[in-house]
Amino acid sequence: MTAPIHVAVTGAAGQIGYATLFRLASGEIFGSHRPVVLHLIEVPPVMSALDGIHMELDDCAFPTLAGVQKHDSDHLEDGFRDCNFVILVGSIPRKQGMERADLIRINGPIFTNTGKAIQAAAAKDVRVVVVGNPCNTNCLIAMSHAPDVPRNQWFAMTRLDQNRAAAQLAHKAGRPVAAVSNVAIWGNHSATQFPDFVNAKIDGKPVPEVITDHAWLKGDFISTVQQRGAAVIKARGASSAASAANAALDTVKSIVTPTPAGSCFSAAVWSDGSYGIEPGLVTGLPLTTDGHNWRVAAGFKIDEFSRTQIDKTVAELKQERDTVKDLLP
Ligand code: NAX
Repeated sequence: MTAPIHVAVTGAAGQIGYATLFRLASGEIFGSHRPVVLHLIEVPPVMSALDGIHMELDDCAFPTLAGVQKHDSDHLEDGFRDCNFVILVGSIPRKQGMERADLIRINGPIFTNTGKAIQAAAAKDVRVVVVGNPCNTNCLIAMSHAPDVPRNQWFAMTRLDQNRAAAQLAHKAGRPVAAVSNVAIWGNHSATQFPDFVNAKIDGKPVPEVITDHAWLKGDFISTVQQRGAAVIKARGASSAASAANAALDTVKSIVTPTPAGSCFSAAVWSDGSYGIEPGLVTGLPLTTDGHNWRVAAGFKIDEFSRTQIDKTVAELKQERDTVKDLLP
């Protein structure tokens, strides 16, 4: 019998957390032969909602669901005990009219204790995916408080941006989204991010050869992806939820699955100086993996336009790091 994989989700009763749980339990993410134990974590006033979610998980009768634990955020070490994956969603979402930067001071402090508890209790091989915004900087805070957990085990989510970019490119080219590959998101998960059309491919060809409307690529394409979160809030009256949950699960799948040849997946990770990005930030980069060890994808072309875009978003990350310097040890 394969040992179960333990997966913690903070903010498990929130709109994104709720939407991840059933797919994690179903066998879709780790395979139909890998039992999953879910650790649901919430703030104390919301614990009763977890009881209802637990009932629903039972009522799905997933053969792969080997257990459900419920923990409150005052006892984070119990929540993260022996976890192999931790998905950090729990935080306050951006409301209409609120800039992502406003969230830094509200959500940042949550991630200091989170980092400490992960270091104290999670499995040695734990992989952490930070979704709660500002996710790059929250990831930086958490990992800084868990110095014994190797840096290459920490990720912040830029996958929703990757998926949004792929969908826009497919739509413009009149091709199915499956024809789009190698989409990198550079920098911050924010309105300064750079969705890289230069290295992206459609049917294996460089996007600028397939989409000849370069003014669109440099203009509306980038701004649509950058502003997509705000557009969803405006239309739906609530922030992206199902698509965000889907992107979190895509991130987990991409971390444990070999990357197809000639492609990459996007996540924000500790920068090591690759592509001239200052070391010590958590920045969106193109990654590849053999399913165990990831690396920064090599050979991405950085032209003058891309350089300017990347520098701008990295400058914002540096500013965010300054804003939370009192939360960094
Ligand atoms: P919800 O308000 O629906 O859910 C958040 C949940 O977190 C709530 O149930 C709340 O009780 C819980 N929570 C708050 N503080 C907690 C703590 N200290 N420990 C454990 N749980 C805690 O928000 P939702 O729409 O699910 O969004 C969650 C986060 O995802 C927000 O920060 C949001 O900004 C972020 N997003 C990140 C995205 C990304 O691409 N990285 C995209 C979507 C989303 O905006």
